[in-house]
Amino acid sequence: MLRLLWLFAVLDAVLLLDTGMLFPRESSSRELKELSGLWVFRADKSPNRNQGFERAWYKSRLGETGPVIDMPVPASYNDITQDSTLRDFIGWVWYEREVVVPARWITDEGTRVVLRVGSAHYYSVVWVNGEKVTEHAGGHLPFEAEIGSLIQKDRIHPCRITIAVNNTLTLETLPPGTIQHMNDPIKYPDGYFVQNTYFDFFNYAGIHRPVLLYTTPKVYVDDITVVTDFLDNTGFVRYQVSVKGAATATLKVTLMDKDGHCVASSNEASGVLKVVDVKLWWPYLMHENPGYLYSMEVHLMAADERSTYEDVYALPVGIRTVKVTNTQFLINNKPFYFHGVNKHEDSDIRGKGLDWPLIVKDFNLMKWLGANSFRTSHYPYAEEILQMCDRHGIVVIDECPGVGIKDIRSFGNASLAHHLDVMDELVRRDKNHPSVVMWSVANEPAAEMQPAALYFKTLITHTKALDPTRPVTFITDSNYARDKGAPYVDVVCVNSYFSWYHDPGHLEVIPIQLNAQFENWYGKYQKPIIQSEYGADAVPGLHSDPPMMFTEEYQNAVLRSYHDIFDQKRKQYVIGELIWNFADFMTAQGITRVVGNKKGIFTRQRQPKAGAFILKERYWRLANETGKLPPWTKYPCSL
Ligand code: GCB
Repeated sequence: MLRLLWLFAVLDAVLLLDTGMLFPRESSSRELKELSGLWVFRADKSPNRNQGFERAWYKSRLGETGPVIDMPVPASYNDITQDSTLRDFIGWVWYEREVVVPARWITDEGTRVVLRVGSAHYYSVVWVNGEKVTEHAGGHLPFEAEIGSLIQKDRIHPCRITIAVNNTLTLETLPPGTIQHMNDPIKYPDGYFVQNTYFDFFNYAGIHRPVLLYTTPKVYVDDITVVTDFLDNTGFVRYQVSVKGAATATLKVTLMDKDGHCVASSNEASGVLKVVDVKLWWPYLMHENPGYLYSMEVHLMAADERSTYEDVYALPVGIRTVKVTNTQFLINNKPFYFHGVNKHEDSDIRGKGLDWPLIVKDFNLMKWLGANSFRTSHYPYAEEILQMCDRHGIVVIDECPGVGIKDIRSFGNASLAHHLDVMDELVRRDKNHPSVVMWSVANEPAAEMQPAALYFKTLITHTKALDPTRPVTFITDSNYARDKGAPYVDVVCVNSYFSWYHDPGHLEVIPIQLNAQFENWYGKYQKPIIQSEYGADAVPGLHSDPPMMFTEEYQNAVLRSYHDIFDQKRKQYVIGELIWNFADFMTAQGITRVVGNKKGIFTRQRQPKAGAFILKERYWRLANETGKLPPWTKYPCSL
């Protein structure tokens, strides 16, 4: 009974968000039209970058306003051409695509047509047939607009979608950045400016995730929230369905197992579904059947004086619990040790654009490595990736784009308000993923600054109120003065680069410094600790023995030395280790980066460096000790 009361209480909190952002799925009542492929593109290279707005480029075909080029969507635009001014462009770029919309979508008055952008960096304005339909601040998260009435106005021509995207970062955006104008005529050309950022990845821009049109009936399932629990063999799925378009509707909610058998059902908009002989959602390498998903099928029926409406939406549901004690991270009440990676959405040519071959390759590599988890450093990843995590049992620390908050002016009210909005959008989007076990609100902010204490207290408290079912963390570096968020988090996540940024070349300092790091943080906060980053750059093929910085041997030595201390502390309160980084990735140009950050254990093209084999051996050994290997993984035969 207490358990059910708890489920009710937390669900109400999750529902603080009032409009849904369900992932668009086809069903018997919903159709989808993907607009991936070639779009028309033009960068606004006018001195003030504002010509597109001044001359209303959205009013006619983009090709009529000036020279245009082909641009793939989804993809970053930066690496698509040979033009360095486009690679390094700052300002507005314009995308356009004409779409033939099925006649029925236009004539059927009971149909809603929605335009959805999976993500665009960073500020977007959208027009349909020359009329503005929405704008959105921030990359990495989806936004939508209902466009049915606009496409009804012009039934003859194809529907013209124009999206203007601006990658300029300010002190109040996430991540923050500044524009610096260089006014010295002896050094810089007239009107010269640069974008300064305080994060270590290339500031890719453009439309990064699929754009699509989808339909729903006029009365539709707007959102679903599930919170799960279990007791002995019984699973509980507390759910809430929110309906839009009508005051009343009849609902039928059915939970199906993997074989398509109904295991529980209800006719209420909210309630608890009881699942006997529940199959829990388990992480990869913790159970022989990881990533078990039920399907919650919501069937809505409604009627008004004109018509009847029927909507069907199927949500994958994994039943599992997450809890944190002061020394452990528990999934389904069993200790879970994160042996995983930090990633980036990053690859040759497409930059941060969603790319299925890359996604599947990365999952294969993570499984090969024996990784059971990753952190979405340093921003929310595509929903398609989280769906893969749900299905494969890869555990996720879901991070918002609060990276590079280094300037005191970025702790003001406007920044905080935006940061809270982004957390709202992130939780709304990802709340139902069983793979997501923790929220990360920021990476290495300059939290020693005085306003940071209140900023992070507000941010973390807000996030916990949004979702009391998941722990919250923020990622700190090894500077203890930056602990302002630590009193409020559930898990302390620390990044450190001993023998790299500190005492470069001195591998011998790692044991003493890493040991002190753990003892200090645990001593002060008595919270479990994840080593959320550690590593060293290795230029593939560069060798030296004894090891020297930037060689594969040095990267190996750093990993081994860290691992020795992890092995001592994981018996106590260290609950995870995430290598920085899974793969090499592109950064801004600078004197510490040789065509990008080389801390990957895989190259950017996903080939292993020597460090990958060290990690593979370790992760499989950890999995053997702490988990349960699926029968098909015959470790250690592949080593
Ligand atoms: C860090 C940052 C990460 C960098 C990494 C590095 O602490 O969180 O974004 O890429 O260090 O390699 O410098």
